[in-house]
Amino acid sequence: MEFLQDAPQLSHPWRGERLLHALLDRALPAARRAALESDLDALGDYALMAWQRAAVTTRRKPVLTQWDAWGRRVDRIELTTAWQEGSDITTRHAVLASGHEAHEHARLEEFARVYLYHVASEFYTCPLAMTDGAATALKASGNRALIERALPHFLSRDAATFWLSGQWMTETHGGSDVGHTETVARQDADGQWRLHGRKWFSSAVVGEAALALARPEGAGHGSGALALFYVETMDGAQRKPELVIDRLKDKLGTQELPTAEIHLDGLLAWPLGELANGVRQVAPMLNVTRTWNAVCAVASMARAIALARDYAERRQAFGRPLVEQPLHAQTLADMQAEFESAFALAFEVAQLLGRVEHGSAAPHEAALLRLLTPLAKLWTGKLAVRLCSEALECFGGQGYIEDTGLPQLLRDAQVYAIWEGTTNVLSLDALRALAGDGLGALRTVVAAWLQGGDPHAAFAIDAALDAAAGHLDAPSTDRATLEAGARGLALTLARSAAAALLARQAAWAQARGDTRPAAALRRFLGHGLLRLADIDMDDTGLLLG
Ligand code: MFK
Repeated sequence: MEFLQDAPQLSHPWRGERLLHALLDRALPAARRAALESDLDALGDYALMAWQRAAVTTRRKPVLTQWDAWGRRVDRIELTTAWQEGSDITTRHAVLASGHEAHEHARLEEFARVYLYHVASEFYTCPLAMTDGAATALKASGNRALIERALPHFLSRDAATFWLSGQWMTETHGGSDVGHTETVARQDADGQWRLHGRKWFSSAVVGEAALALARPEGAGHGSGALALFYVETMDGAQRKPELVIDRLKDKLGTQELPTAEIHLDGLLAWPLGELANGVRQVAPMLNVTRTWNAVCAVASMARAIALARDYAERRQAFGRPLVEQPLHAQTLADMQAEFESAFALAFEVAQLLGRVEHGSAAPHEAALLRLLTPLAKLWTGKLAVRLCSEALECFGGQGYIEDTGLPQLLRDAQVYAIWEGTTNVLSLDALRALAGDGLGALRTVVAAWLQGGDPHAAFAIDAALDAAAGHLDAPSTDRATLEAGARGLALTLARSAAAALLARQAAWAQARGDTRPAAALRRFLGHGLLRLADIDMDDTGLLLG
């Protein structure tokens, strides 16, 4: 009988999950923890079903039809099955609504759901992130009329009334540097604002609303002169004719997500607040979507590692299962250690966000959240690509074969380092946060996280933070040198914070007889915390010359 290799099997993404169980057991009061169980179990069921369905279904991409047979402009987008199910799953399990409940654990409970739903959602989580961010920015604006109009839809628990919101920032000229935004806001004679321009990456074009940056007519140049507007896209069941979908992007990954190029041709708009400082007004949205980015990145890592570990038990080579091959086992354990640390940092940001929003955070925790958000986003984005790539290699040639479902993991992971700001843009944002008291806040909490834990870990983490502080405060450092070293500094701080969080988790788990987080910590520390770069601007010039 010809040999046929068993395919990797996915175990139940919630019931078989260790890290999220431990985190929720540690962080949540018992009643809240129990109340969460049914939603998490159902989302795990959905994730398992989606993986099994994908194995027996031909992959589809969204299709844009711009004109009907009679010449009418229709801009109709046909969605994949998972996308058609998105509003129902989201509202039934309160994925967004839970994050805006009035208690300090709301964000943790939301992101636990996001973590389980993300991969199965086929990046429906992208517009969900935007919707969550829009709800947060609207609340921060204090604009009562818009809050009352949009929030009941954005946070609805009923698919019939649920709305998705986009975030329309990126333009052909204004990408990372949104100060080059060319979309213009003009006021009618009756005072109504309308937007005119082109948006280049719209990932929620099938939604009902969006927040858009635009330059009020006659305002000056640069980002300070931009304003933030709320728009609605639908007129009953029809898309408004002032919103034209030019085409869907042909992307490396996230191919089920219908990212569009659009034109705004006089679309009605309402300013959130003052007619300036739009970037400052959209910042609460950016920080929420960047948290989504980090949690979705660790969800992708979790999936890739789960499949690689299962396969290592099934696949025999040189007379033994892969998992019994020392080098293969070493590789998997290294991946697990990096993943556990990234998980700890991403979910700490989620918890902090909940506490800061609820008003129960300690005074230094707002500065801490401001720093850890870009750190978590940039580090997990890069790590997801590396771990998904390593996971594919664990399958040998099969990892390179499209209908195993594995290559998609790597292609999709590449988005995390780009979506919501590149690694370098986020590193510079971390510098912004460090100009405040971010580092002081980090040192305060790290000392608390390390209390009663492994003294070797504490020594290594303190040394890394000392080195980072020395790098930041070096008297000879000019601005260009500081920026050139910003990525190394950010990665060092991210790894140090993650190690301290893992140390806290390890101490908690060890007291309950579980020594696995302590092993992850030892291995993570073994990979080193320092990523500071030696900056030699002359060499940089020579190499680019
Ligand atoms: C999964 C689906 C994937 C589909 C494909 C996706 C491909 C990519 C599609 C996209 O385009 S996603 C959108 C990606 N774009 C971004 O995320 C924007 C990246 N650029 C930045 O983040 C820049 O740093 C930024 C636009 C913020 C720079 O703007 P400015 O105006 O030049 O910065 P400035 O003057 O430093 O900041 C203006 C104000 O905002 C300041 O406050 P004040 O006015 O009070 O001084 C800043 O402190 C504040 N600010 C900026 N970033 C902040 C912030 N405040 C809090 N948090 C932040 N993160």
